[in-house]
Amino acid sequence: MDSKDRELVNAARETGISVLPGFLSVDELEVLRSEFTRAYEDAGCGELEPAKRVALRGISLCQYPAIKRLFVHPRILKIVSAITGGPSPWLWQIKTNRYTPGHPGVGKHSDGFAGEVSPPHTRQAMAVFLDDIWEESGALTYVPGSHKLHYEVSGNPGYESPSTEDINVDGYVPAELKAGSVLFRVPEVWHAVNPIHHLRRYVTASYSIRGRVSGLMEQKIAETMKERRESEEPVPEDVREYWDY
Ligand SMILES: O=C(O)CCC(=O)C(=O)O
Repeated sequence: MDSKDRELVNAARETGISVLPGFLSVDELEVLRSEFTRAYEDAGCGELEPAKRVALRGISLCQYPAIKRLFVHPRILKIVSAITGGPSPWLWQIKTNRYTPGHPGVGKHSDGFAGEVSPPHTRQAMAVFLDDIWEESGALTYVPGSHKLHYEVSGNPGYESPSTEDINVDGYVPAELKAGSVLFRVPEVWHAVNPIHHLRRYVTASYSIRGRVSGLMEQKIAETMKERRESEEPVPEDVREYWDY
């Protein structure tokens, strides 16, 4: 891993967020945008109603090659593996999100499981942005280092994870980026989204390690894998090893 990617790994582990700029070329971004639009049209959500967040999820997104490639992109997987310290990430959730102008943004929260602490860095999210985000429109804001408060504390089995009130504090800082960048987010970091005045689109995946995770995550893995085994939806060959637990 080169020193730039190593810095991203260290920043994500330390602050909860890091940004890889210029991940996609101009041409790649154009192809991704056009596939993204097609995916929404195919799903019957092509129309851009103001102030709406519309997500598409699941393996059917893999029928769009430029979208699929991001979920299993070697560089992204390598960075995710290095952040989590697990060799082969499991793809838990794959999704796209599209917000239209006028959306109020997202309130302060953590994607840590309420009332539960977890071993450190068992989950990791990435989002490839199709549009710029900046403080005045759509920046993701976060409290650097807050993810660590959701982790087990050795020698303190009674340690409790932060409450909703704890998370609702000042001190959130914006992460700004240009279209074609990747944002790595430790799910537990306290985060929010500033009000949105432009089209804000991204492709995202949430990964888990295959080692020891929290009790709730263990249940989610079991439920997800049961659904996947029962599903008849095709899974592309190059996604299969990350899709199966
Ligand atoms: O849209 C985003 O950048 C993040 C949304 C969010 O906070 C979430 O889905 O948990």
